[in-house]
Amino acid sequence: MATQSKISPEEMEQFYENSKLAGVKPGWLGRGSQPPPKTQPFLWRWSDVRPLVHRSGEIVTPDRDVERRTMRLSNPGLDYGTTHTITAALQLLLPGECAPAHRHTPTAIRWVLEGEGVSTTVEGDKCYMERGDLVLTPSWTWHDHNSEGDGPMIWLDGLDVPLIQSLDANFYEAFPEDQQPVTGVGESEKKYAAGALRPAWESPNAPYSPLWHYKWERTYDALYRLAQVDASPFDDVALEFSDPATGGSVLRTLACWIQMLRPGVKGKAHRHTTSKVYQVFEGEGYTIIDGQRFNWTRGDFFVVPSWSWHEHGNESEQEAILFSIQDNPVMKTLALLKEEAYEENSGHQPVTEVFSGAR
Ligand code: GTQ
Ligand code: FE2
Repeated sequence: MATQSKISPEEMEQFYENSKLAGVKPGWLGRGSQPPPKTQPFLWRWSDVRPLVHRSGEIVTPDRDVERRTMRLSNPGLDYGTTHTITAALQLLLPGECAPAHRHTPTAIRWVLEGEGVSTTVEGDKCYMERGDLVLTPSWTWHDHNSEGDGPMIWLDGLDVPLIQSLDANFYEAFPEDQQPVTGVGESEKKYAAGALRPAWESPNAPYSPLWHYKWERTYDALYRLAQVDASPFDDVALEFSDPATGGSVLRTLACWIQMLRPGVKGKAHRHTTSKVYQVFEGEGYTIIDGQRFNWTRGDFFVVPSWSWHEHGNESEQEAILFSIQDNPVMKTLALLKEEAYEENSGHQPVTEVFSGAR
């Protein structure tokens, strides 16, 4: 450190002491020691997590104390969250149960994994959920989950809680009753799911998609059609769920993707300032993250941290389908979205390690 020789060591000491007392810190101390990103690449096996989620049904009920019966995917590098901006959790609802109505500033998405009979009511619109459906509950919209089925249902929740928390903007309100009044059934889907064709007299201007229920049937059809004509060298057949009113991401803070890795596909590596949480909806394959190979199979979850090199592949003979939640709308809005392709070795990283699990 270059210091002024006019100052004696004692005066220096005094200066730092006085600074401390005044509540100021010299900016030249601790330079160059920028903390590294805390989000770690990680994988959760469905075979480990699923029994615990089912067991949670014998431990708590989603009354007003518990509110939601969830098991969060906890990143080992973080105190809270699955990435530094996203928290993902598995939610279980049993036959006849109601997860009571509330609203909050954090935005949420639901990605349905297994079971039947649950509907989520979003601002009065009752959306019946089936495997592969995506349901949005945007910031400050009333939502409650209700089971009319004969068996349990499990879905993946994705929320922007860590981001909202860091902005000191996390607000919550409970609805006075467990269920909000139902004003329609599947209305958002009927009105807006055609996407390219929308009600002529309306120009939706809500700060989120007017469509909040994306049915699996339509999603898979779109994947199947895209696969016939084009694909990305990094992500193979990848679609972003979009807001039909703007063509942009479904929510202000979160984007959702569905992608198909066709048999034999070996995607190239790249990195970007977006962090992602993946769910393996179908099939098996691998993702190499910063040289570490993660082998995944149906139902598993994994995290790709911001600015980590990653590439996906499918060495099997069946198609693999990945769902993901990403924070790129935030990065885009703040002009922080950066992307880089891995140029060496034809775009493929050397594998230095194989991920062996949480244990
Ligand atoms: O279903 O409303 O995983 O409010 C965390 C907070 C789910 C929900 C979560 C929530 C919900
Ligand atoms: Fe909620």
